[in-house]
Amino acid sequence: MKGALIGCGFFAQNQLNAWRDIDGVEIVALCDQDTQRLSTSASTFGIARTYTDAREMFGDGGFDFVDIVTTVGSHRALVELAASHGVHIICQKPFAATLDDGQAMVGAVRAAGKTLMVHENFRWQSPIQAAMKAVNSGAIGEPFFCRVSFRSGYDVFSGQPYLAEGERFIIEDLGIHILDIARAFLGDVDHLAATTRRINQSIKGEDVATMLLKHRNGATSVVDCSYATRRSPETFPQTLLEIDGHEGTLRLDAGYRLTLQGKTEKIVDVSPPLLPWAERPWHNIQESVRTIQQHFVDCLNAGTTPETSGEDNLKTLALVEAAYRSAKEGQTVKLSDR
Ligand code: NAD
Ligand code: 89Y
Repeated sequence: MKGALIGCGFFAQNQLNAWRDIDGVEIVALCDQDTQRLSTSASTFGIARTYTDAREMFGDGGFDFVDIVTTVGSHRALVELAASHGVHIICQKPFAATLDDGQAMVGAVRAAGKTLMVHENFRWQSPIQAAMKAVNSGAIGEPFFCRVSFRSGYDVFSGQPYLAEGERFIIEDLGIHILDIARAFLGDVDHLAATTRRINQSIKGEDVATMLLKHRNGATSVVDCSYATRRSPETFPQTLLEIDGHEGTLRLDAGYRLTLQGKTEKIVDVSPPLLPWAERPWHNIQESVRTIQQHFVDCLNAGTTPETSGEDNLKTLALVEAAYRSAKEGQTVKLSDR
């Protein structure tokens, strides 16, 4: 299977490493408007075909899928371009700047008859997968409450300076993953209420968000995110969980410690492996990149729909929109039945 990648910036290095790890896949072309980033990635990963213009790359063709690793502003144009050239697509989060854009993008790829997956990787982290497996096995009975928490003081702005510049920050960038994890555990959401704050005055958007979700199955979740939390030890980039079920509780605590309390108590170390090209503390995210990309390839080979498909991701995107609206209007927002 041959792929092309657009956007050779900060995060794409992880994706290029992960593609190199996956059997049967070769990245044959790279595109970036920044010639320095383009040539550095091409030489690091030994990729001969390079382009500064995505249209030219699609025109030359010769690949089955494209991996879009640019920031959100360019996603719609690039996804529609890829669909018009009939290739499968994996696109980074946030998938779209608005829900309307997201719907148009999903429609364009559906009309082309191709697969579209969003690189929504947090639910694919091995500690989260371990917790999901335990809940799905019935270890705590039916969950009725879930807290999904990400609180950190880690400096994300040095690697990703654009995060300090947007009107929106933590919900759109990070909360989107944490909301997706709540969906993965408890399913679709009926209504949501949110508050936001900006603590760090040198950035433009909100860096604290607290969200209360009522799920359609009757369960409640609290999704809380902060990049203004000074804690020791620093837990970036761990997502912590607390799930109550009718027959027990599950906790994923700092240090990747999974505790299951049912009729008996079990404590398991679910630390993610450190891949050869990974580095702490990012290794948790980096491993999930390889896992999600392997899932994409497996789905293409089997002709099945990826778990975090474009269509599925519209529901996570709807939660992001609802959270901003709720915080702005000071009201609970009902999700549509779509
Ligand atoms: P970045 O700015 O470092 O890199 C983006 C690159 O895309 C730049 O080099 C830019 O020149 C290039 N680019 C932009 N528009 C282009 C176009 N039309 N054609 C060709 N090249 C173009 O950004 P980043 O930090 O690597 O983030 C990329 C995406 O990855 C973002 O959407 C971000 O939210 C996401 N991200 C995801 C995770 C995760 O865990 N899933 C982590 C970090 C970043
Ligand atoms: O961009 C973000 C993401 O998706 O995961 C962590 C991050 O890099 C900073 O918040």
